[in-house]
Amino acid sequence: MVNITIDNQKITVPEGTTIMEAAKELGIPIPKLCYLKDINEIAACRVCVVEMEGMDQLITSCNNVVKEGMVLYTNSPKVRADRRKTVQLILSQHDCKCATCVRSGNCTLQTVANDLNIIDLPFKEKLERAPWDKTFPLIRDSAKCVKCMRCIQVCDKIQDLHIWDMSSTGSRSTVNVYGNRKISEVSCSLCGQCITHCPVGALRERDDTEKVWDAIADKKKVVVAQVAPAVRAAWGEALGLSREEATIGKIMDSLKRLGVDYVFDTTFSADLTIMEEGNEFLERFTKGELKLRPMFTSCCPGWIRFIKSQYPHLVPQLSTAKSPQQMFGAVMKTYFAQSIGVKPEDIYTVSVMPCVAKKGERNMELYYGEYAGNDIDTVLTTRELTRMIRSAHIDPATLKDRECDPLMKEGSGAGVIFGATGGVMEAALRSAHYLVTGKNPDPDAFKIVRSPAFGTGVIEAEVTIGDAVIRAAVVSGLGNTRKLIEAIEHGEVHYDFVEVMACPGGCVGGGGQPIHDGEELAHVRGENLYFLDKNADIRFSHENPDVLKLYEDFMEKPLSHKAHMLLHTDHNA
Ligand code: HC1
Ligand code: SF4
Repeated sequence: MVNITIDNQKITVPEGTTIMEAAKELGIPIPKLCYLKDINEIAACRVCVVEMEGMDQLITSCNNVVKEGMVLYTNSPKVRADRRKTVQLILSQHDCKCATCVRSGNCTLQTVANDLNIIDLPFKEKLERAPWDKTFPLIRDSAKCVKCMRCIQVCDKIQDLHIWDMSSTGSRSTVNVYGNRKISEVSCSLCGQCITHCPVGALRERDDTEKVWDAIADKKKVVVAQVAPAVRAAWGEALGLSREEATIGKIMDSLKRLGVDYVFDTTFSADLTIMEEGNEFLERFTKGELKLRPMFTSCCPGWIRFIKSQYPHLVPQLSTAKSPQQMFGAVMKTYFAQSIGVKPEDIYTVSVMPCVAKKGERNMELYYGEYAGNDIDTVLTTRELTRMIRSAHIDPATLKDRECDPLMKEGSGAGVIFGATGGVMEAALRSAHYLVTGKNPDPDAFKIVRSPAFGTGVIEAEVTIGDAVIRAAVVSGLGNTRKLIEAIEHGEVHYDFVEVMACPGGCVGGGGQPIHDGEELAHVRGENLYFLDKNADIRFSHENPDVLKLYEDFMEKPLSHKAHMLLHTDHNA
C-alpha cells in the first residue's frame, strides 16, 4: 500500500493506483478530456495535470501512479493557470459553435471550459473543415476534433477495425480515416462506438429527424413506428427520468404526441425472428445441413458489415432471417397495411434504434406485389428520439404509459432480452426446446448464455434439447468476434450456433444510445432488460399471440414461401 496526500487529505491506496484514481477515491474529480480507462491512458490532452510538492513541472494524473509520500495539489494556482492555458489552446482549434452542436449540454470540453470559467479566448486559429459525405450514416466534423485519440483507440482496441488514424505530423497533425480515404471506401462497421466515446461533437450520427417531421406533416403518409428492445433501457437517461419512470409505454406516448399514427414495439418482430431463425436453425441442424457450422445470427447490421468485409467466405453461414427491424418493416407494409386498407407506398416506417448501423441496414429491399421499396424508411437513434421529444417541448414528467396499437401489440420477455448480449441465443433456445420436445422449458433454463460481465469475451454453452446437444457461443464487440472467428477457422473450437453483436454488451451498449463521457452502462441497461423479461406475462416467442395470428392469417407458417419472400435475405445486397 502507498500513503499519499492530495489537497491536504491523506489516503492509502494499493501500489499501481494512478493519481487520478486515488483522487477519485477521495471524491476529487480531476478534470480530463482524453482519458478512457484501459483504452486511452496516454495523457494526450494534459487537462488532468496536478502539482507535486518538490517538483517544478506539473504531472499528468491519468498515467502517473502514486509513490510513497507524494504530496499533490489538484487545484493550486499553478495547476489552474496551466489547465486554463491548455483548454484555451484546445478551444482555439475547436469550432466552438455550441448552440448548433448536438453535443451541447453533453460535451466534456464545454463542461471543462465552463468549470474553468473561460469566457473569452485570447487567440483563435483559422479552422479548416475536411470534406465529408453528409449522406453517410456516420458524420465526422474535423473542425470539432480535439485530437484526443479516443476514436482511434476504441476502434483499434475494442473493435479491431482500425478505421481512424493520425494524419500529418506536428502542429498540423489531425485524425482522419486511415490513409486519408473516404469513409465509404473503408470497412467501417457503423457500430458507432467512436461516437459514444468522443468527448465532443466531432462524431455523430446523420440526423434524420427532419425526414420524420416531414413524413408526419405529409397527410398522405401513415407513419408507423417501432421501438427497439434496448431503447427502453436508456432513453430516460437523456431526459432525467429514472429507470422506473422511463417505461416503454411512455416512449409510445411520446411518439403519438409527436404525431406518429401507429406505434409498435420491436419485441413483436424479435419474437417473429425467433420463429424464423429458430426453425431455420433446427432445420439445418436436424437435417444435417449444418455442414457449414456454425450458423451465425444475422440481426446485428454492424456484425453483418464486419463479416462481409473481413470474412466474406463465411457469409453463407449467416442465418437468412432478416433482423427484427427489417421484418417489422416488411410486416408493416404488407400485413398491417392490408389490415388498415392502405397501400404499402403510403405507409412510412420509422424505427427508433440504439444503433447507427441500422441506418445502413434500412436500405434492404422489399418487393411485394406491385410495391418495390424498402422495409424501413427512416431510422432514428435513441439520441435522435430524445432530440425530437425536446424539440416538441414535451415535458417528460407528463408522459403516460400507452399500449402499442392492435394487431402487433404483444412482445415477449424473450424479445426484450434481444437488446442484451446473449439475449437472442437465450430466446432461440427457449423456443427450440419447445419445438423439439413439445414442452416449454423453465424460462430461465438457458441463462448460462447471459454474460456475467457485459461485453467481455465469449460465453460458451453446451445445451441439451431432447436428444441433441447444441454447442452455442455468444460474443459481443468486434475485437472479441475476430478472435472467436479465428479460433473457429483454426479448428480450435466447434459450435453449432453463434450469436454475434458488434457493440460491447449488445445493443444496450449501442452506438446510438445516450452518451455519458466514456462511462460504460451496457451492464446496468442489460440488467434492466433481464428484469423486464423476468416480470413479463409472456416469456416465450412461440407464445406471442399476435405472432401466431400473423402466421394464421397471412404468413402461413415459419419458413413458408411468403415468409421467405418477406422475412429472409441472402445478405448479398
Ligand atoms: Fe437491437 Fe434487434 S436487439 S439488433 O440490438 O435483433 O438496434 O435493441 O432492435 O432489429 O429486436 C438494435 C436492440 C434491435 C433488431 C431486435
Ligand atoms: Fe447496432 Fe446492436 Fe449491432 Fe451495435 S450491437 S451495431 S447497436 S445492432
